[in-house]
Amino acid sequence: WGAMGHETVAYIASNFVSSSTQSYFQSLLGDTSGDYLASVASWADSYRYTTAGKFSAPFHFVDANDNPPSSCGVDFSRDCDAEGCVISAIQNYTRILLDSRYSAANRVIAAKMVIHFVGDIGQPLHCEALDVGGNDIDVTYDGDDTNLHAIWDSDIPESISGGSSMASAKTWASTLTTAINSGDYKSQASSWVSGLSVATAASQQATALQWASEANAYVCSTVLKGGLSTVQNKELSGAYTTAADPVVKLQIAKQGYRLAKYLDAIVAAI
Ligand code: DCM
Ligand code: DCM
Ligand code: DCM
Ligand code: ZN
Ligand code: ZN
Repeated sequence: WGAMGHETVAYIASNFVSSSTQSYFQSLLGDTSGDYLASVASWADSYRYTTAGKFSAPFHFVDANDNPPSSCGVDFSRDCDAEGCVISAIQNYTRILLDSRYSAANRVIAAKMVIHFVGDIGQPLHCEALDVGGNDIDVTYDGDDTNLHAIWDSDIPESISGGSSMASAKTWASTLTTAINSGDYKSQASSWVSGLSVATAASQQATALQWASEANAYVCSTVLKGGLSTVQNKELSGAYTTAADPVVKLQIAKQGYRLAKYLDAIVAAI
């Protein structure tokens, strides 16, 4: 996701974390405002373009080597190689937050990474290898030349929220929070966090793999539903965006709610 999507995930999480989780992360991040998660949610995207942070670029995605739209699936041993992926990154930075031997500086970085990657893992094209996660699929959006990955990261989310600002993120998060508490998502929210566990390295990996597999399934059902030829060099701001809209809303809402419960599980285990 672009910055606005990450901020929305973070604001939703702030609306659902326990008071002890809020206190823990406000103290760790040195920010007692209501923006304490949203303000750091995009840090990992600037860090990865620095020389020092280049190693973390593969942590934003997992290149599922499946065959959409006929066959989708994430296989950890096939798709997550030695340089790491979003699944192993969530696991590794969770381990750091849970290990009291790490310095506060280390856990600040780990917190910012977890907050960001729990967002990215819900973007279907961050869980797909085809054409570099859609980056090499040229499309137009409102007449502008762009690519399929970028419209899922930013254009479609911004068409829903109404903008790219932090204020747009906060308003959209409030709408999705209401949907979780009393609207469209009320009956399913508990299923989003069933099986969520930080207890062991294996359960951390299984939790992240479940999230990645779910996002990846939307590559077959929605993102590339009609095959490559139906999106390549096409204008996607119309009917395509209408079809993508419920998936983008669901994936942002879900990852925000999951981030809250995941941070709660970490704080409960520290
Ligand atoms: N991005 C950035 N710095 C750059 C190039 C791109 O911060 N030099 C941003 C643009 C997108 C975001 O990265 O908003 C996409 O990253 P991800 O989907 O991993 O969050
Ligand atoms: N450290 C580490 N690996 C850990 C925990 C902590 O590398 N699993 C950091 C914190 C210490 C240093 O490395 O400053 C050495 O820790 P230790 O030898 O206790 O693992
Ligand atoms: N990306 C991806 N899968 C890849 C490579 C990149 O999902 N195999 C994502 C990360 C950014 C966007 O695509 O969100 C652009 O990446 P870059 O800035 O590395 O071109
Ligand atoms: Zn992206
Ligand atoms: Zn990212």
